[in-house]
Amino acid sequence: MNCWKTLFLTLISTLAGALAAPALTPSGITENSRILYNPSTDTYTFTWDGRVGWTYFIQQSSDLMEWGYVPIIEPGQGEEIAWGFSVSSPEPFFMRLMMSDVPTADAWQDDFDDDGFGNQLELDLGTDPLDKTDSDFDGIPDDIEAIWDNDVSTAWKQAVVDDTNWAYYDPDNTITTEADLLPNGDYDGDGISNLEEWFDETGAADFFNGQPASLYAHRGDGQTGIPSSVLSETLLVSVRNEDGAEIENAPLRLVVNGGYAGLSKSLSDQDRYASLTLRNTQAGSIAAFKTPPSIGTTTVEVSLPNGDSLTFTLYSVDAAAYARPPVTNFKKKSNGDGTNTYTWNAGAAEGDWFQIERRQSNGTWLVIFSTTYGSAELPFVQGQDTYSLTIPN
Ligand SMILES: [Ca+2]
Ligand SMILES: [Ca+2]
Ligand SMILES: [Ca+2]
Ligand SMILES: [Ca+2]
Repeated sequence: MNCWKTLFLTLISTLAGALAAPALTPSGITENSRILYNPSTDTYTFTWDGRVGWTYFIQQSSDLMEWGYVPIIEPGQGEEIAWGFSVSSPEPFFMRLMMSDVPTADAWQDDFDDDGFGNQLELDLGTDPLDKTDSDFDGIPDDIEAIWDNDVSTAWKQAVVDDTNWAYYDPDNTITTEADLLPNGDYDGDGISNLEEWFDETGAADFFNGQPASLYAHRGDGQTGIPSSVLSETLLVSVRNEDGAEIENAPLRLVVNGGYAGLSKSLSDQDRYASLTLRNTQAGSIAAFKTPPSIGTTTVEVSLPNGDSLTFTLYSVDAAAYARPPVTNFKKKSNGDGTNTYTWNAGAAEGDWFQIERRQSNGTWLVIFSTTYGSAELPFVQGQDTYSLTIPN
């Protein structure tokens, strides 16, 4: 254990600001720092003049050679700052201030040396929050690298490399050896670095860090289409915590079971995948689905690395069975305000859908609108056989 830990395990109180001194003008680089001894209580006070806008750290040494940080960060307020403490061993000790003029709203969470590790975390790790010297220019500061190499066990790193959920976190399989795993990397994408996850024991291969999470399907289940067609609704899912709040950026995996069908990342994406790894956004995660070229039922399994899953069931049916009563009297009227009103006659059941397509000059058909009968744009009306839809040009 470092000497400063011995010293400060017996810290008796924080007296910051308690002396209510008038505004001070610090003199010199030491901010009038001094240690006062109170023989009647056998305690010490380390005190200095804190200037507004500066942030102070304390270092302690027993030999003036090796210095270590005390787990204290103090913003200057234009007043005297004082820390009281007692000493448990008779060894000599020395203290000094380290300071920063980096503007800050939260000195504990900020990262003054801009090395990717916050000030408080660096004090916890025992690294220097004001020094990011990187002697080998590999992007990892020396002090962080020393902990990663010397303190973090090979077994711990290997367990992350061997993670059985790698398909969610590392779909391209780029982390294959210990050397691929970096302290400032974030294997599971939860926003916490691998090194911090080691220190906090939150699980570097667990996006949810032990918290429950569940999948929900918003839309897209039970759709029907003719063979080799892109279904009109994307498969939309969201991930929620146990309070029902949406969790963003959670890793999801979609796998097609059976059938020569394909997933893609949007309705217009031409690439097809038998499986897809996505991160969900606040609106949920979407994937488009193209039916197989033959008639049948296909399922798409959506899962989280914690084991929760749900299934979309999608149908490919022959064109004749799929055909609905013919649409007649289809008309388009321009309203002159940037919208068109389409009208037509047909006999439709609730849940059927209409799709308006425009023939392009090259002869192909472009889908310009698609909606379900019973949706907000086209509310279901019992017995109706005329329809009207106004949409932007
Ligand atoms: Ca830092
Ligand atoms: Ca380095
Ligand atoms: Ca992480
Ligand atoms: Ca984690």
